[in-house]
Amino acid sequence: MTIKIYGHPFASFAWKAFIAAYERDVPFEFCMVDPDHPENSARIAELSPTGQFPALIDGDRHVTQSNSVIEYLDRFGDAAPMIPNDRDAALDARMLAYIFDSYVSVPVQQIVGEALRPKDQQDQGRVTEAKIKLDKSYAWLSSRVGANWASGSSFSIADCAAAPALFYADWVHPIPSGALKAYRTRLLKRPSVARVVDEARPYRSFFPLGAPDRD
Ligand SMILES: N[C@@H](CCC(=O)N[C@@H](CS)C(=O)NCC(=O)O)C(=O)O
Repeated sequence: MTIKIYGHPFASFAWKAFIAAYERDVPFEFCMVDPDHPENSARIAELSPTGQFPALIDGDRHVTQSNSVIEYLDRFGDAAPMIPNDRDAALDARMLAYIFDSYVSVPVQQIVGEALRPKDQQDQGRVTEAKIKLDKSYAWLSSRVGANWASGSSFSIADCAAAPALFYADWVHPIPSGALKAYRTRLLKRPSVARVVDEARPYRSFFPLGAPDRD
C-alpha cells in the first residue's frame, strides 16, 4: 500500500511532511491539492478539520497536522528519528517545532494573508503586529538555535518546521544577519530542504508580495 501525502509544493506546512519523508527515504504518492484536482480537495476536506494540509493516508490510518504526519513517518526508514529517542531531546525538538510553527510560520501566513485580501480590506496594523511578533521570535531563536541544527546535533522535527518557516519569513521580513540567518543558510543546503525549495520554484508567481529573486 502506497502512502499518500496531500498538500501543495508551495505550502510551508506541507514542506514539513515532505522534508521528513525525504529525510527518511519514505516513498509516497503526492496528492496535489489545487483547483485542477477537485478529488484531492474533496478528500482533504474530510481528512482535516479545516481542510488545511498536509494530511497522510496509509491504508486505514489517516493523519493530519504536519507535526503528527512527521511523527507517523518516523516508523519507516533507517535514518535517525525526527522525534529523538531521548525524552528530553524529544521535548526540546517538539517545543522548537511548535515555536517555529506558531511564532514564525503563523505570523508569516498573516502577512501573506493580508496581501491576499481585497485592497480595501487590508489592514497595515495587522501586518505591523505580525512583524513585531517575528522580531521577537528572531531574537529568541537567535540565542537558542544550535551550531548545527535547531536542537542538538541531529536533524529533527524542529528543523522540518524551521526550514519553511525561516525560508518564507526571510522573504516577508528579512532575518538580520547572525545565528538565525546562518542557520537558515545551513538548512537550505540540506538535500531534503533543497529538494522542497526546488519543487516549489515553479509556483513562486503565486506569492502575493512578489517572490524575491533569491532563495
Ligand atoms: N496546524 C496545521 C497548519 C496547516 C496549514 O496552515 N496549512 C496551509 C498550507 S501551508 C493550508 O492548508 N492553506 C490552505 C488553506 O488554508 O486553505 C499543520 O501543522 O498542519
